Amino acid sequence: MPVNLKQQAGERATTFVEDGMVVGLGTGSTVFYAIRKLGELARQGMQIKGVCTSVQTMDLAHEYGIPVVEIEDAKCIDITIDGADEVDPGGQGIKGGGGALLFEKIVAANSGQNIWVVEKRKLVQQLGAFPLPVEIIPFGHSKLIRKMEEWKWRPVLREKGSEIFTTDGHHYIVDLHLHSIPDPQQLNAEIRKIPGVVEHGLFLDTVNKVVAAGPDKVEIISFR
Ligand code: A5P
Repeated sequence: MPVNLKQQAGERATTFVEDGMVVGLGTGSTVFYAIRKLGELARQGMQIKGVCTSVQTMDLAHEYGIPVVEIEDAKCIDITIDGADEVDPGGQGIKGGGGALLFEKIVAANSGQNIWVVEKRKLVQQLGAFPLPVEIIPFGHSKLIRKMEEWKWRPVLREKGSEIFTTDGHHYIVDLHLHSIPDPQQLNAEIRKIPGVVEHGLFLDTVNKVVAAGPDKVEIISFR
């Protein structure tokens, strides 16, 4: 049977979760395995509570029996496990391929520790081959997209079927096909200045540990 790298990364990350912790639950196909495993641990008696980053994750938490607490009611979030789309050697990352970047960033910013679970192929020398998601408000979106086209950011409004994709926060997502991001900090500053932008998928100085699963081993890479 082929090795399931997402499963290996996701399940390994749960070894950092301790009894009594409030756990931020990310979104996506890799963190799915962490959520499923945490459900198993909860059923075995581990006292944990989950703070969810999306409706999809909330449904999974309920399905696997993880008690959920609203972010507003959580005194703290001890640790968050989430996926990522790209991670560079300094631990800077792109997230949001699944469209949950806004809630993911808020949960990450309020977490004592952030752990990302990825397949090793997502470790890159430079960010940007993966399209950078930018969450925007619907009002004036076509004007904003036209500006991004003028700046040669190659924006593509995300769709789902024949409809515009809408996030859990009722916003749109524009994916920027930049191909490379030589200076993520500068791009972060530039995107932040644009009226109508809610958030973007550059997660800078965020992650503490990356659990990267390759065909030969699972590696834990520590940052900050
Ligand atoms: C969700 O919006 C994203 O940030 C995901 O965490 C990211 O896209 C990784 O997802 P997968 O684990 O499904 O590749």
